Amino acid sequence: MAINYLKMPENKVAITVALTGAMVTKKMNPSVPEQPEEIAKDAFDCYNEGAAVVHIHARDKKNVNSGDPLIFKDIHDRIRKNCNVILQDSTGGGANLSVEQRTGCLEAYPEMASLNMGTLVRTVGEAAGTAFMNTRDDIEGFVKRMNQFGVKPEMEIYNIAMIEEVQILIQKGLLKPPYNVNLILGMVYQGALDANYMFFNNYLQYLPDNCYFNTLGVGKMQTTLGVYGMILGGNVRVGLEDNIYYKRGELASSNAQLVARIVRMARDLGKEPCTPAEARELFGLKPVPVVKK
Ligand code: KMH
Ligand code: ZN
Repeated sequence: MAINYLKMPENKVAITVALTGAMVTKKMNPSVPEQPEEIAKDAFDCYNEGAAVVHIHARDKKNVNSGDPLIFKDIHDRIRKNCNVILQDSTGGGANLSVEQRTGCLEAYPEMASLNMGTLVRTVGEAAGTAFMNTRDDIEGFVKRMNQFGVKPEMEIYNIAMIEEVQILIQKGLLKPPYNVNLILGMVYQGALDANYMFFNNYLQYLPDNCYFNTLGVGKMQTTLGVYGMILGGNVRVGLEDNIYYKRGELASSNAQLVARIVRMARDLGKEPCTPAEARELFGLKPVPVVKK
């Protein structure tokens, strides 16, 4: 297998936690943070457990997915009162949001934002049968807007073909190295690849040079795939957005519980979680001033 991607330093791993998402609710797991104060509390707890990056979705007062920059700004400000964790907003938004609304978060100046690298069809939930639209033009529009705001994209990859879209953006000069991708498996309910290690190996084979990867197993494979990714030199994403369980039949009690477990496993592999400052340096983000309490 040809390896071109960037490996993390052997003794380091950057942990991202996806706190809320667009699809999970308190009915599914009462610990899902929905309102800004809940999201900020979880972000701080996860930072204390070793998360370097928080992936943020916003909801309005009725807990409906929102692209309102003011809500994102409120969440950012609340998080920044306590810690300097890297702020990564979602431009995936949710099924109720237009492509334009999904870029609203950029006006709140996150440091990073998700960039979904292709169109998928939802197969479950209220939005089943609808498309999660990310045409090539949409992707280019998103990335240009991110560049205007100085926001680094994390490219969300749901199948091998989407790596080709990464190459296209590189060829067009729209991305600045090092690149960050999130390799997703296990999201068959959104028309994406199943959580199979062979697919994961395929992803790695096609990654471009100068590219860090995050490992994201959606659902029950979150931990095992995360460990596999770490062994191969990658970073890991965990959190209630992608997995509401701690183990079979037992709901996770918090996002922090999921972060704590992957950090324990990282340490067993001889890896320390990156601080936000270390991850900023590796990913080429601007330093953020020290938070004074
Ligand atoms: N739900 C994840 C598999 C986004 O928010 O833009 C991907 C995600 C995308 O988090
Ligand atoms: Zn998300």
